Amino acid sequence: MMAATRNALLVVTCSCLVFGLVAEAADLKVEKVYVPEVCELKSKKGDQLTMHYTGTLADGTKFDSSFDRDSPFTFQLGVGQVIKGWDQGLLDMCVSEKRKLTIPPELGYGDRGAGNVIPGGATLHFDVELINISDSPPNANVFKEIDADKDNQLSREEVRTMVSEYLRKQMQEAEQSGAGESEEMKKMLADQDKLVEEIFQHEDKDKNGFISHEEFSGPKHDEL
Ligand SMILES: [Ca+2]
Ligand SMILES: [Ca+2]
Repeated sequence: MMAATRNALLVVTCSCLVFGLVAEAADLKVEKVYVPEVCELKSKKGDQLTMHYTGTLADGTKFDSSFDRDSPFTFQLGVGQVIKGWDQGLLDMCVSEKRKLTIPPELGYGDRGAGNVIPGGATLHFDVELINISDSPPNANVFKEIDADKDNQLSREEVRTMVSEYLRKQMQEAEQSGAGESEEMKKMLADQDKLVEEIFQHEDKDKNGFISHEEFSGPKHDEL
């Protein structure tokens, strides 16, 4: 269940945040629960962070936790791989530092929520601990990765391929971790066309059926 939840979160991240829905300014609350005495390296945009976390809703319901999977979560900071509340709330953080984040829906999953675990308009609470910081992975140019035929624009086919590969990989991971219950993933796989259409609605500004390099709001530069 938890792995499926995590996958749901990541897929929502993929469809909405990699493609950068613009969030209105809202109050993100960051409390430092523990800061180590020695801190030589602080997290910055583009770093690869490994975190342990537990996410809860306002009423205390836990919706996801890396502890339940016994494995921390690794992602790249500041590039839209995760919700904005994380991208903004995990900057300047020391290894082994612990924080409490209170994330308004605008910086979380917005009015739509995520899967059937996060209702629309939910404020999210995360207890996080930074386990490790490493350099960014070499390829952060998502545009180039999706643009298979290199014509500098993304067709529906190319975006559909990206979405389906991504979902399949997530499903495989869920199965390997023994989570089994992947109804949400199956639903998303079945709804791939809808995901693609949503991406185009947001990204294809001039509605010509292609997402140009200029229109693309995700990571598209080789440098960070
Ligand atoms: Ca193309
Ligand atoms: Ca276009």
